[in-house]
Amino acid sequence: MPLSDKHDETKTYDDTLNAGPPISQLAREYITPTELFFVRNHASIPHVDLERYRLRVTGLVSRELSLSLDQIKNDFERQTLTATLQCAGNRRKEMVSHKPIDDQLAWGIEAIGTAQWAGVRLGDVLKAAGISSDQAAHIAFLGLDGITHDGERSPYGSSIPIEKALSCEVLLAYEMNGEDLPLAHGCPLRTVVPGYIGARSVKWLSDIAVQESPSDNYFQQVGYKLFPPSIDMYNVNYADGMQLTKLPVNSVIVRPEDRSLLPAGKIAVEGYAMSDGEHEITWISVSADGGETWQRAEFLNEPQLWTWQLWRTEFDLPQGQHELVVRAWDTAANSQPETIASTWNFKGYVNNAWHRVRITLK
Ligand SMILES: Nc1nc2c(c(=O)[nH]1)N[C@H]1C(S)=C(S)[C@@H](COP(=O)(O)O)O[C@H]1N2
Ligand SMILES: [Mo]
Repeated sequence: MPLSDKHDETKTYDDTLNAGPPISQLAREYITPTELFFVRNHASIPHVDLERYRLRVTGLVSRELSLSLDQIKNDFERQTLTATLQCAGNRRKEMVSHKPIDDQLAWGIEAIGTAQWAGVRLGDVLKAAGISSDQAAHIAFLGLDGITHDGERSPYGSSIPIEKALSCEVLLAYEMNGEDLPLAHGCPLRTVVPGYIGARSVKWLSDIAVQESPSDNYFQQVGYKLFPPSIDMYNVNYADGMQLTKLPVNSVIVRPEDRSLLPAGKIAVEGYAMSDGEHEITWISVSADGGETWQRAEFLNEPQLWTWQLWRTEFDLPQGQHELVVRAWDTAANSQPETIASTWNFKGYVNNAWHRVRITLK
């Protein structure tokens, strides 16, 4: 039976796209091919009429702007930047196996990717609008997709502090890996906020507002807030939560995969690490005995502020079960907590506990 015969107009279909690459294809290259770049959407992809598309800049500005795509491309200097995006929910699955988490995607280690972005500096657009008040402290973004909460539909939104917004690395990107931004990644324009949780890199960007306070959007005020492990959905007061910004130091074993069965002998271990966009990864330690003894991994790319650090090392291991563990440090000596228990939170955000992989060698 063709799919269309099953279509029932009385039902609403959830066509929200969320996907990541198979682990076997993850982090094989420094630049992630676009088709292997994870997609995280909270609603269906909006239809954007490129002819009529305008980016509005409003709020505490001297001149409100309404820019067509051509104006954005022609009136501002083109910038390119290689940057990693990582979802705050990356590695949630490990948290879920520690203690259940309701209503959230159980991402493994695949909600991360690195692309070459091209666009204009958010700072240049803000300069063209002119910041009109010293009270200006946050830059808020809205997307063209509509999300329904409690029966009300509102656009996806978020905000970042003005200091970050004015920094050279924050882009309004119209290209990804040398091509027009694909539909799923925010065509025609998105913010790219390197070092911050992916949720702040707003896709299908329609509005920028300069304001005194953070965005009042659901995804700034309820979603993407961090709470200690003692808080759950029954005792939470969302106003108390910490709005997530920078990513904590993280490192992950990508190969071999968890629960692999492999021949004993030389085992290559490889993966990625990532910091907060202000510090490079400086040291990665890997253990093959559950964290008793450690060896330093070698870096596969030059350390960069805004991208992941790919790494590899090798062990010579006998038959039996082995637990591989990785942990990383950055140039500010930030590192990772040892256990999931200390980092678990009821939304399952920013899991950066030591990453463990169990393998059996025969
Ligand atoms: N407009 C809009 N922007 C959005 C989202 C969304 O649902 N709508 N998801 C956010 C989240 S949670 C993440 S992790 C990144 C994912 O970007 P990607 O799909 O290009 O990988 O987009 C962010 N920007
Ligand atoms: Mo995300």
